[in-house]
Amino acid sequence: MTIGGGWSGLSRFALAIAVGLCASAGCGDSSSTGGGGAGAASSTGGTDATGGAGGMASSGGAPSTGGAPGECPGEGAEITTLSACADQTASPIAAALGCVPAVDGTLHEDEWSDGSCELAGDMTLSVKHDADTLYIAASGQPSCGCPMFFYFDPTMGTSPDGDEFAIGLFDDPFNPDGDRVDQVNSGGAWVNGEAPPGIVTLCPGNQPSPIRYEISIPYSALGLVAGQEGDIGFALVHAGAVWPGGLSVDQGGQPDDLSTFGAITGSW
Ligand SMILES: [Ca+2]
Ligand SMILES: [Ca+2]
Repeated sequence: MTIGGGWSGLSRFALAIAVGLCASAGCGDSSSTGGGGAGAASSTGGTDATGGAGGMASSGGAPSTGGAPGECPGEGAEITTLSACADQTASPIAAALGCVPAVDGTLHEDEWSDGSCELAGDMTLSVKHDADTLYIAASGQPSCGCPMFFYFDPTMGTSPDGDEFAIGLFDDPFNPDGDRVDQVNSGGAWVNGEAPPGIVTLCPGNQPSPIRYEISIPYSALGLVAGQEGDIGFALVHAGAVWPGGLSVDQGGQPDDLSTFGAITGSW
């Protein structure tokens, strides 16, 4: 519990204040986008294939390029956990080209069964992409009342060059956006800051168990260009469990060596 201890009630309260200030100051459009999506999800039960008002699918996410899959059917029963993966704990994750999910916080089997399944630490992931967006679904057990941090290093350097960012999502969130807190790497230290715009994170809210998320990240936030080669540095930390297995973390549980990040690859 050395990691979880760092996210005590006081820390969480401080985080909530920081996030609240950020939202009220309008320092990022992700929270407002997430709110719109959450409203749509709660009013429609999450089965709206159009993605609702805040959904990525209705805002240009549907690929128009030849041969690319369209929107996922979004039919069938809701699932609360992703299907179990085979043992794939090693880097890289090869993101599959898949149908466009409605990123509304509600998982459906037919939205995520075509993603690349990865057991990352104590969280199961499904990772895929369309013509302009990377999609990640995550499910697991709430275990610490702390955030799980998704770390990204678009340029995959061995030392920080200013483009690294992290998305922190609590495993017992009150809000549909996961009580999200963003961090950036500043000279090797992870500090609260703004992730690139356009990232949406949604869960059912009200401390769902199992905890599960749908996340969309536009290529622009990751330095990706459709049709061009490019790997993304990636790491995940939750309650002391890390991905990839060799990720180096400091005493606070945060990555301290970018060269130990894993990677997400894809035919963007
Ligand atoms: Ca969904
Ligand atoms: Ca970098």
